[in-house]
Amino acid sequence: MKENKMHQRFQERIDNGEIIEPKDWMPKRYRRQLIRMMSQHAHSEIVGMLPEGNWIQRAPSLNRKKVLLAKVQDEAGHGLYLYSAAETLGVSRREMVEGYIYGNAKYSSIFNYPTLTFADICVIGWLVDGAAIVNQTMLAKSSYGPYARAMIRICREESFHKKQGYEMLAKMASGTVGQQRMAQDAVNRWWWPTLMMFGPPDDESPNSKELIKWGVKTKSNDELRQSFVDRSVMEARAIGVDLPDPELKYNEDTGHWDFGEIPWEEFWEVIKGNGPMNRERIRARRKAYEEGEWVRKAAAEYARKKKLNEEKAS
Ligand code: BYC
Repeated sequence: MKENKMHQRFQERIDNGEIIEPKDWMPKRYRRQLIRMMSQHAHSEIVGMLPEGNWIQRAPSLNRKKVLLAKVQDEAGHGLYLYSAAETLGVSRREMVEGYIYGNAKYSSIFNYPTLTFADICVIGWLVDGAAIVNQTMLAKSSYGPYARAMIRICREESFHKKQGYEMLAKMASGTVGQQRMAQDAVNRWWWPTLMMFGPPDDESPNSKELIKWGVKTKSNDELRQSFVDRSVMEARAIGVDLPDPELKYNEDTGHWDFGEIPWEEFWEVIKGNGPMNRERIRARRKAYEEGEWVRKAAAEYARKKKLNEEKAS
């Protein structure tokens, strides 16, 4: 079949809601876009372990430590599902990992902010995981089978993460005056960066049009952001914290909450590598990757010998 016929057939499959599987024909650019997005997503899960991992030893009780430890382990698992799903597109894990450790591949802007108090851990659960759920519930309907399936499992775990963060913040927000201040301060610092997680406004998002045409994304950055704002307003009220935006106002005509201007200059600086923690995050990941080289070599050697022995025995 001629190349343009194949493109047409592919688009028909997408428009009919068919799921694309690894061995199916796909345009080169569809494959490249998925590799970019899925690998960025995987890196985000792994880098996302750093701000929270920082608090495991300082969590205020044994129970809080256990829960946080389990959450951080889940993020490692999410990174692994996503790397495996991206490998089905013919890219190696080494190539992906080295793409952000030594190259320019991106990971979520949100993980370039510091976690200053334990309230930040509560707010990451509530807002950051909450935003991730909104985005990932949409991606669970993505046209690429392995990505969509990974999202279904990840969303279930993220839902637990969000609930534990919200529950901890609710407790803190109804605690002593000092605890209430700590909770509010964390909300104030994380609110705007969380809204940036959804990506630039639609008219400045070069990838959205193509990703929507191919059914990788089914909603735009602004649509998802709005849906997150709408649900967060109610959740904030229920636990007595304020969202730091004087322009938040319910719009009777649209049925949504209008919100103020997001500081986009800050977002672009962060994704260029100039956020408060970018350098430290990359330094930490590079160190772990280089110090872990012997483990990867040992595992590969073990697998080689095991395969050899199995071949001899058969
Ligand atoms: N941060 O054309 P656009 C988690 C880049 S982890 C950094 O709109 P697209 C968790 C974008 O890549 C969850 N970069 O892009 C883990 C593009 O640059 P390139 C992480 C961003 O792809 C641990 C340029 O800006 N979730 O939940 O249509 C603990 C133009 O953007 C960001 C995902 O990764 C950003 N925020 O849409 C706790 C979701 N936004 O690549 C929690 C998967 C934009 O052309 N990804 N850029 O150089 C997506 O859904 C989409 O890729 C995005 C961006 C919505 C992020």
